[in-house]
Amino acid sequence: MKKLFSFLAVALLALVLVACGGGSSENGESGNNGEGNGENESASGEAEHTIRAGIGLNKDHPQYKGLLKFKEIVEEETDGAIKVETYHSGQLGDDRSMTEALQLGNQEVTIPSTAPIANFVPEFSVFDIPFLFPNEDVADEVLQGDVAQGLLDKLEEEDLVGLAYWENGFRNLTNSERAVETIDDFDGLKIRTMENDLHLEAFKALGANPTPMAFTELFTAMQQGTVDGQENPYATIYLENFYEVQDYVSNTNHVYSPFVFLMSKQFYDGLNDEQKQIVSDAAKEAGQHQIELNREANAKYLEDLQEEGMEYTEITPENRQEMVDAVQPVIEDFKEQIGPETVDGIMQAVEDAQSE
Ligand code: TK8
Repeated sequence: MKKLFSFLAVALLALVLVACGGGSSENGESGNNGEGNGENESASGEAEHTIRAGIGLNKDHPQYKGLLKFKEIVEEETDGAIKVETYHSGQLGDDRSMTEALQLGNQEVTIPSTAPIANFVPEFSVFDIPFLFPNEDVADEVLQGDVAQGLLDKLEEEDLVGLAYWENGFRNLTNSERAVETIDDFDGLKIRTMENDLHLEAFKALGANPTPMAFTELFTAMQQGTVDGQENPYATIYLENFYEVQDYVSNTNHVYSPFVFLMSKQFYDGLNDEQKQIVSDAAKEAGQHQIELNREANAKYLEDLQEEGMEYTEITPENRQEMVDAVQPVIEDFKEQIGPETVDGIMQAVEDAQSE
């Protein structure tokens, strides 16, 4: 009898300990973004759904700050029913592999540039037309217009949901060989491009020797001299420390890259109508926040790049016009592949936005 009593007392004590928070966390599984900084701790309660959101840029980039804003809004608006785990620096893969993971339902959110998306929906290559947007105001106007919004709808055919356009920004050339001032200076430069045929052909037309490559491989490729240069907005060039392996930067402004906030269609279809509205509104609201931060960053970091020792070359309008003329045949060649309706529609939207 005594033994039975002792057993029951020990069992009761163990139950009391577990109920007081010993054992697994009551917040359920909490992912770790590799930073150990608890950013993936859920707000409260047991999550009905978990969003694994991964990007390629690092935690200092406005894109990640925008993702944290999305997390904040969604977890607050759903009172923790939807938990968002955030991953940066390619922890979950590169743009293409993370987009494929969304299609398979192995990840819920990623935010790639439009260029790699063209491998899934060719019409998205319309944003890779060099020198398409003259400034950010025109880009904003066009991306909020019917043609650009219509492209988001096409993503559903690829098991993806495009919830909002965010901003990567105007892309500028860097390299470790020489200052690039005129089109002749591109001659033979081994330039990494995004995995997008139009970018590849455009840099060939400029005289460069381009190589398509995932962003996750880029820093090492520049460090080892596999490529001489790359092109990205100033915020990325600075925040990813490219100045450590690149000596020259030019304001080519040759392409304006949008990001697209992508969600897995499998995941999105599993949400109730209220939750769908919440994640959609959150992607848009966080996108506005990200664009504001991104504009500040892209305006700021050119000076910082020069302070880090990079030599800056200003491209004159005459020299830029030579580059514009050189890529026109490429645009004609790709019009069929992108879709004439999409190309003409975006060109008209740009013209309309400029005339306002
Ligand atoms: C980051 C990329 C990057 C893009 C590139 O995942 O690949 O150069 O500009 O921002 O999407």
